[in-house]
Amino acid sequence: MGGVYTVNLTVSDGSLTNMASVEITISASPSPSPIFRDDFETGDFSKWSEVVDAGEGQIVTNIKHGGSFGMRHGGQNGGASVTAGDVLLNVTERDEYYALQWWYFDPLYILPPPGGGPHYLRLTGPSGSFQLDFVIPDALSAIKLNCFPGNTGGNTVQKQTSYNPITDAIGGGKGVWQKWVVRFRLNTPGNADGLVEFWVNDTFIDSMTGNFRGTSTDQITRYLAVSNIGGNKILWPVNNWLYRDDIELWTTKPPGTP
Ligand SMILES: [Ca+2]
Repeated sequence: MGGVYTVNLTVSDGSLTNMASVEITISASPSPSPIFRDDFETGDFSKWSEVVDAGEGQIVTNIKHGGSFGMRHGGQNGGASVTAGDVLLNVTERDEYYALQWWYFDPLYILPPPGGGPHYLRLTGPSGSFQLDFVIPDALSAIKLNCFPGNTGGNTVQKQTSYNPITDAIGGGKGVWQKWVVRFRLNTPGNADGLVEFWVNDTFIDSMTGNFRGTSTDQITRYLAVSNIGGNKILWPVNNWLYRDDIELWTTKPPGTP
């Protein structure tokens, strides 16, 4: 704890004793804090730069991790041209971010059709440069890390993790809140030392390395909370809800993450 303290010093050589007092000032370390946080307690999306798709993306009161409000995504039904409610945050250009959020699959949630896996988040550069996605594959229902560099960058990098958000013992399941943290660090240009790390409920799940850049000057400029559930497949049920709350963006590892 910070403050001003007096320290008494005694030096003894067996015959003489010298005493002195010194005053020292100790500065408290500032508590780490996210650069962005939305618990949706404003009751709207006003903290975000843009609501990309209004659609079925709504503020809700029936399911929330904390407070009175949370966010809901709907499914994308191609037949009805329903959008799922994506929100976008423009962020300070950096090579690295940690994204934290609480995430909830509706008890009636069903696995998506081929090509229709929901996305957890996207961290991207300028349009067409690169994109990091978390995808829940169709039949496997385990999280896959995907990074799609742009046309001039490296190859698509993918890693199939073992974490199944519906059944995993670490904290998966429908109708329960799951805390997900992802670290995304761009590689140094020309090298495959980019890094993705993924934690669930403060347990490390997996990591992925690679060349994630589209161009050597790319930086992370946008953070999107997206879903893509259903992938605009015909007759996909719109009311296949996903919920989020307590979204945070950090430049350092969030406290509690090992
Ligand atoms: Ca809330």
